[in-house]
Amino acid sequence: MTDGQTFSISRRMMLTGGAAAMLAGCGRSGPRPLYSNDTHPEEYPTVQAVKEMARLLRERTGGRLDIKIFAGGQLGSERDTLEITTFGGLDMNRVNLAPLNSIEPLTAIPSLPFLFRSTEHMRRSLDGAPGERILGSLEPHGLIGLCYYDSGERSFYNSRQPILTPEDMNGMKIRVQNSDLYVAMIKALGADATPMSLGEVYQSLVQGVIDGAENNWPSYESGRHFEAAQYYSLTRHVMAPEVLVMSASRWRKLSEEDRATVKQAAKDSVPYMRTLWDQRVADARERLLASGVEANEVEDLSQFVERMRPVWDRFVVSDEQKQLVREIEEMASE
Ligand code: GTR
Repeated sequence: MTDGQTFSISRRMMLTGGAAAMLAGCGRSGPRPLYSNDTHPEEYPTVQAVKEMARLLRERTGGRLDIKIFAGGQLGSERDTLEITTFGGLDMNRVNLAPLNSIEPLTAIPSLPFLFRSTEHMRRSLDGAPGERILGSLEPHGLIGLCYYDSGERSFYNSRQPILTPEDMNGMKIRVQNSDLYVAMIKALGADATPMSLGEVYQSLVQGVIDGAENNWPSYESGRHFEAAQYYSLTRHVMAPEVLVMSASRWRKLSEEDRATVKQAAKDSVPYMRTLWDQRVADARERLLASGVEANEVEDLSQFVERMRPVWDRFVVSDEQKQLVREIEEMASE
């Protein structure tokens, strides 16, 4: 049993209790809005995208359907709030695919290192049949996949030195998301993987508990990780997207018509998110470089690709997963 699955009843009750207490404080007259969680702060593109979805819902239902967002990780980590969402304690959640890896094996596919060749390839695959299939695979786990949002390219950052080859990472302690796939990727590079939630990373970097982590420019900036880890090395090893999910139990309480409206509003918030995202990446990068971050390109990525290849063999095991990989690879040059 993986870490993600060993979730004790008492912990569930504690979390549900905590979240319920917070959520109870939001009482208002009229129908209750859908409660949605996000680990990022208010102004982050994922939060703004769900706000846009809420606006579309209000507009299209005369205010009957709405969303209240709990931003900034106030309800807990992605993994914990995801558990709450699966058993209906939260209506919606915007998370990365990583915490879903231990719940549904198909979600590991877009998280494979160096799978997507470009942003266009990633968007095409997720907007198309492969993406739809992964969203659909969440339902038996109590979740309805509504849409994907961009998360850009993840690269390594650390407090010691620029990374040019995997050898430069030897013995480094690197924080990863709570996913066995990410742990395996770091080990394959010869570094030590430390899984922890995003909210713990800044302190851990400052205190030297970890030497570095990996993320996109906007998260590197918004978590202030750059203050403690100034070397950002552009390995661009993963392009796993964000995903917006709804609890299946809440979904089942909606009428057919409302389900279609919710799904459509989520889909319609995607282009809005992508525009915000592209701008945010460019702005974050510019601000970080101006503030003294030392970024470097990695001229030869082949060693990283080679070292991480066994991770594919370990996490792509079922025929369904293999088929998904083939389909996504075929979409590389459309
Ligand atoms: C961010 C992502 C978050 C979370 C975070 C992390 O890029 O938007 O959902 O997954 O990375 O590293 O924990």
